[in-house]
Amino acid sequence: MIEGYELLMIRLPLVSPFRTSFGTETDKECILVRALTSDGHGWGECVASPDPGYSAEFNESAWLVMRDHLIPSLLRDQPDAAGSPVAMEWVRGHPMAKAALEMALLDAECRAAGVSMSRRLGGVRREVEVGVSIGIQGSSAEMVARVAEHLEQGYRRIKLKIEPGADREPVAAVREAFPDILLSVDANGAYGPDDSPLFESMEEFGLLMIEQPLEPPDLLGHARLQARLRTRLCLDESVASPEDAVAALELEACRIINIKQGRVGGLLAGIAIHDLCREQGVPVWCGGMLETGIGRAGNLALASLPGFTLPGDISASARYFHEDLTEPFEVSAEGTMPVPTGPGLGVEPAAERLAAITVRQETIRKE
Ligand code: NPQ
Ligand code: MG
Repeated sequence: MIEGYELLMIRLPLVSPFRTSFGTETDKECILVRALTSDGHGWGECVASPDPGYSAEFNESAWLVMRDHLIPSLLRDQPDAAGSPVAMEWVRGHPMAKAALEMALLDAECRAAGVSMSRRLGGVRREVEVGVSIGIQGSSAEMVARVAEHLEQGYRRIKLKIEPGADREPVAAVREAFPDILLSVDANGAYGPDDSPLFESMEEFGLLMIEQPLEPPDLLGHARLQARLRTRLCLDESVASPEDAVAALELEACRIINIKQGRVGGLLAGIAIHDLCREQGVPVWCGGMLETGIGRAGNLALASLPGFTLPGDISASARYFHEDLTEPFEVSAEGTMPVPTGPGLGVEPAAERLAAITVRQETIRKE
């Protein structure tokens, strides 16, 4: 039985500011959820951030929709983890809030059964290949230096954040310095329909993919751009559900999909997109949202499924935090990370550490 949920707003300082086309983050501030069940507890991490720059959700909206709508529905309907998406379906949107609550139920069930999340989801790998996402820098020289540092640490794929005014030049500099690496770019939707010449001019860099060049709702624009390019487009923000993935593939709006469990409404929806892409021979990879060790463990479990054939945005704890919430995750010299094998997510936040970074807490209990 689901007895309640605990909501915790936490704040962790980032080792360095992370700049994207939608803003600069200096801290990781997000909601952790703990499902309290008669068989024990389970953790979930909500990937929303303080402001609605990446997508429409943000921490305060997620907190309210969980507290006032989603959690009361789960307490009333008492679904198991697999049935939780249906119990939350009446709430339109809010995929990140739904995903966090589902993750906590999955974790609780897996812990109680002594099964790892990877096994529960259908994972087949004991370790996964990882890449890193590098924020917009002040100059091309700094971008090249950041790339060099991360290649030395073993990362197998480098992704550069771009925006109008910081695109061709830093990418050219990195490609010149490292002619053979797997290199991609991510615009977080910062470009428009007039920018296809820019992307055509970047064909010479042999990019692994161009991620989310246009605004999230513009599937048609992505299809038109993809038709003009040899370089594969990858959609991130545009795919907020398995249905969106069906539409994107049918329209040929992309040839690769970035799967983030939070953006698509949960790990189970992530599996549905994985399965769909696998049937159609479309590669997928696991995206990242600067998660703490809790969310990172969920990402590793998802990335252990067979269709995740490209390195994910799953980086070492030290890439983002001086001290993570859990035991730190590390990347091997070969650019891989082990998939947790313990029950559930296989990680547990240290109690004192959690208390030190919690800025607000609320518990919602069954009456
Ligand atoms: C992406 N992630 O693929 C995202 C964007 C992103 C690793 O590039 C706080 C919360 C900061 C969410 C920065 C990566 C964030 C964030 C970037 C998401 O588009
Ligand atoms: Mg992205």
